[in-house]
Amino acid sequence: MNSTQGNKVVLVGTGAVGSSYAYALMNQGTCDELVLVDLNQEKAKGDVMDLDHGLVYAPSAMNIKFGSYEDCQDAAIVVICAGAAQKPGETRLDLVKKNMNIFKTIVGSIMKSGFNGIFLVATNPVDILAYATWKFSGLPKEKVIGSGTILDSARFRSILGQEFNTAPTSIHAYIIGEHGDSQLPVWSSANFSGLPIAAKLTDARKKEIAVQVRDAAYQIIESKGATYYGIAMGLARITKAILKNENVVLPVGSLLEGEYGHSNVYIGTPTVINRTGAKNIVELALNETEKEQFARSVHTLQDIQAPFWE
Ligand code: 6V0
Repeated sequence: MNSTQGNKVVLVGTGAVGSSYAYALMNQGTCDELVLVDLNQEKAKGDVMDLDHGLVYAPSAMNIKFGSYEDCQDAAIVVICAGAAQKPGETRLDLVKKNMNIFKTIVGSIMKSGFNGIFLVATNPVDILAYATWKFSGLPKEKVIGSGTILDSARFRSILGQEFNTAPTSIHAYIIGEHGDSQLPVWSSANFSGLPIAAKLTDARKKEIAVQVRDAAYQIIESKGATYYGIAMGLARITKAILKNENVVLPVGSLLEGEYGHSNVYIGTPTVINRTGAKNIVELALNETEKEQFARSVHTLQDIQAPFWE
């Protein structure tokens, strides 16, 4: 079986995010085979046992096992949640050097297995590391997806849902740009039932909401040390979109090649996701303010990653 037929998922990094993702996959019956890999082998082995016991009550059978990078050879998707986590007071970008080195080793080992599937990257700073994964792997850009602003967009929709007492699933709104401080809400196209949301809120309220979304991670980290359930569900959603060949539009980290007038950067933007991976970017019609904010976000990321690729 090759990577375009099966639905084997290899998870690298079974920390808080990785194990929550594995739990989400099991609950949703998303794949038939899940392999857990971690530097801390005991942790991964413990997770396999724990998940196995949960399988008794799961919606469908699944083969969950402990493994190594060699297991990536026939995987459809390799999800990377490995690396150092964001500490209180530390920005995501502080993590860049630490995790870049970890990724060089991890992606190199995965490619050595003969892997030809789709990479899904969640480790922070995710936009920089998705780009690094694309570079280190040599795979076409469609086969490398960052989690981008999938979580930020969920936070945005959740807050707007509460604001209008409407289910967040009925709110159509995106956060684009860096998964980090330079991200932006796209108010110009945010709507529910086609009704524009921007006109219903004052500028002050819009600003408050944008800050609330942007700083949600810091708030959660202050409260409980890390964020993991939200991103785990986002990763499970992307995984399902790939394996079921959904052609659904999700805000993920994709490589820009001229879209929005920018290139050579992985950044959060709505993207069509199917079995081939990131099929194509859906370029939103941004207003002038949004274009400026997006350009700033692109340049923030390009400035950070430039020294690594000179
Ligand atoms: P964690 O709980 O510390 O787990 C990290 C795991 O990675 C641990 O089990 C480590 O043993 C393992 N690990 C470290 N180095 C290696 C290596 N070289 N090879 C294999 N495994 C290794 O961190 P947590 O799960 O909380 O976070 C993981 C990453 O996700 C961090 O970079 C977070 O910042 C990031 N997040 C990304 C989000 C997003 O929206 N993309 C959201 C939340 C967290």
